[in-house]
Amino acid sequence: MGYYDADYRPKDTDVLAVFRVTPQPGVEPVEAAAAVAGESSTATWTVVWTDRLTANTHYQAKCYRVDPVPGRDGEHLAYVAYDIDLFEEGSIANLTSSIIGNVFGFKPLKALRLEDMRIPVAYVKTFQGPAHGIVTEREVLNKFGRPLLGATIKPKLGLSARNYGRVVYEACRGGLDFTKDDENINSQPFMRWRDRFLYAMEGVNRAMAQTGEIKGHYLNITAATVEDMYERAEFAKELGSVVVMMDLTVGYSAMQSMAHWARRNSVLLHLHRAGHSTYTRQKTHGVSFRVIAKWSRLIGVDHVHAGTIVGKLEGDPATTKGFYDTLRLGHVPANHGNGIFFDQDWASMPGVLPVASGGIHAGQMHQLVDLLGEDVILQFGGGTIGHPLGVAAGAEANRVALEAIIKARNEGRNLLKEGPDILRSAGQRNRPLEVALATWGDVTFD
Ligand code: CAP
Ligand code: MG
Repeated sequence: MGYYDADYRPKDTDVLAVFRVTPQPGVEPVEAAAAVAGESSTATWTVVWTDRLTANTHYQAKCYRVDPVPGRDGEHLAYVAYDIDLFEEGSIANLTSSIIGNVFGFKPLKALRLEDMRIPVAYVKTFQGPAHGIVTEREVLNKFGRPLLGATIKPKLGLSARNYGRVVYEACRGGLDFTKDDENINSQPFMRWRDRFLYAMEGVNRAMAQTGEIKGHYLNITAATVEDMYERAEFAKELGSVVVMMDLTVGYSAMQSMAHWARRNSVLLHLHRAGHSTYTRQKTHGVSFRVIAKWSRLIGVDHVHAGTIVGKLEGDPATTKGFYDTLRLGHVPANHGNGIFFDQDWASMPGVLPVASGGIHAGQMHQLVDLLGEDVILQFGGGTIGHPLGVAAGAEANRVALEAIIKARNEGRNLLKEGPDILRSAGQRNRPLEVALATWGDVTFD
């Protein structure tokens, strides 16, 4: 069969994909895997005479390896190679229409999951990549050697613009680097986008004047049309915002357009992965977030939510480490323990800052720094705005906890073991941190 070739040796320029294939009962794994290669490249349901008018074997994807998954009855890993000629240069929309276009609804398959991809350097080079990247972002913000701190303004919906701006101001003056709109804050009747932008930037500017530090608020430019997104982004720039944000729900072409805008206009670009769990969470069907992370880096965002290892949302440490490596490293070696199937060479494409959020608080600072490193944004929404002494105190607690943990790390201390003591003793010298630890110290969501 043309779409299965165990002797095929992938070329350096091939796009590679590995799928977790669960065939329907009675369907041979190799047959199912070949069908995946066929449907995600040239095939339709029957042989068509026009195939002979093309260099058909060149355009056929080739499944070159099928392995049963140990201990997982009925599941197989199918490796598929695609010639680079199958894809439009620099287009995630085209890449996804091919690789995840029809194939997930295929009848011979009970379930299908895209686990990982290898993007060849020749194809990487056709994408812009992060509008700025980690190194440039640190230079713009003048902040080095520690994670950046942020908070999502809460409640998610309902605040008026002026009250919203107050929270921005309090959180930024209290010690955070950023505040952020929530994924579902766009331009609702209770707060239209221009009002939000004006009051949020007033808060940012006051906090910058007061602290002497550069601050930002991720102004969410997500809107019904790309024209509206451009209008909102332009207004954010006019107001002097260093950063804007968008949601994954806007779609790949809109995201790439905004990444190009962000590069042209020197504004950092944050991506919230709203909606991803609908297809990333199931272990046998959908698309792994590590693939979305790869696409995000190609698209060209500067930040993306990449999960955490503590908090209210699902995430195991090894897999999360795989996501972080994918976003940050220049060369990512295959590492099956972390879910990385292929070596990925990013060919000097800058890294994306991963964002950890979802029910995290100051009492976990030692675990967050130990496991996620310093090139990360730690975002405490409830864990800032829910502080009993107020928003600025919540921000201060997070900043003091972070500074104490970074100092300990720089002294070579064992953060996982000594972290709770380090935080407690910092709390003895700082009332907001003491109260944060007393309030949330025991919250683990386990
Ligand atoms: C966090 C958050 C974020 C999620 C996103 C929320 O709020 O604002 O959207 O964390 O998840 O709405 O839940 P808290 P992820 O900080 O108050 O928990 O980072 O996994 O994409
Ligand atoms: Mg949110």
